[in-house]
Amino acid sequence: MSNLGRALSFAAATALLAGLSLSAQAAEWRGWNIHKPDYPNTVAMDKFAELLAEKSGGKITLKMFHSGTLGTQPDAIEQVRIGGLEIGNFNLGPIGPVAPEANVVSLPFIFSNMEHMHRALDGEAGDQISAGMAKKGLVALAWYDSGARSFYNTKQPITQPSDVAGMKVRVMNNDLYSGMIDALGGNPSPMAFSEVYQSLKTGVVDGAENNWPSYESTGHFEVAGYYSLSQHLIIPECVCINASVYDGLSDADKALVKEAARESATLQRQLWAERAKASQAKVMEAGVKFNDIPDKGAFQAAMQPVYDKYLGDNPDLKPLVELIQSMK
Ligand code: BDP
Repeated sequence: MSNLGRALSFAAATALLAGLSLSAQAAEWRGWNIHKPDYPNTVAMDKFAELLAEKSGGKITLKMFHSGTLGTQPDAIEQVRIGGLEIGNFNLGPIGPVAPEANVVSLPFIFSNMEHMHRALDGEAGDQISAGMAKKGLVALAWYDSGARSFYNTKQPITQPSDVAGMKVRVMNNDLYSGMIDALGGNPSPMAFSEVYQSLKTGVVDGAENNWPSYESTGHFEVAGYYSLSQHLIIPECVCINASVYDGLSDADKALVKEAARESATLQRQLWAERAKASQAKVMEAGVKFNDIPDKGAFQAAMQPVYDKYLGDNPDLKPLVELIQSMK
């Protein structure tokens, strides 16, 4: 090799090394979120990005993509699992089909209220759920609130299971939810979140189910004006990171990433509580016909087949179900 050649290959090797060590040090992550700009989760995920940059001295940056612009939730979950994306704010509903432990939170009426859900997640049950998700490539850094989901529809108030009979009801992609609607005698229609408004409007489905903030932020209340307080699902959400990306971090970086996620969760829970009230007030003012269902016993009793199917498919998860039920 000539001197010039040697000098050039030395320069190239140095540049390559510099590039490598830079990429080993600086991480640029991409994050998925389904909600609109002013939604509590959106504000909190932006806060997470800000805290990551701040706490890592700019070494870790996160670019958030909101409003589901990077695709549907099931697709985004897959992307974070395989490393096409690093971060996502996911509802545990669509994670259930991937991680059976996480599916326990999608058993209707498993939680009696938000406090019960928080207690379970903050203890041994939460550890088992996180471990099940990590096995499938998703590390849960923190939990966000998502309230309780209730039925709404274009036809009539729902006060008893037979009111759902014959109704076409949109659900998130998860067989447990389809089973839940089947058990009430309705016709389940799994569908992406972004398609629900149009489907309600054109009569492709008669109803759907969600918490107050999503019922309001999507405008579903404009096209499905009966909201019945069934509160059949209380599903937490995660700030999730790709497991190999997380495992590749130093202990100090792991700690700061978790801390940033948890701080964002504190903010999200505050904003959530405020938004739940504000959204309810807004839709009521818009003329939504609301009814409470003070005695949910008939709905709960109808869910036995959903529990039987879940435990039949996952007999090893019976202790987890019982642990959560014992914490009521
Ligand atoms: C909202 C969740 C969101 C779900 C959506 C749905 O925050 O993650 O995609 O419900 O029903 O409450 O699809």
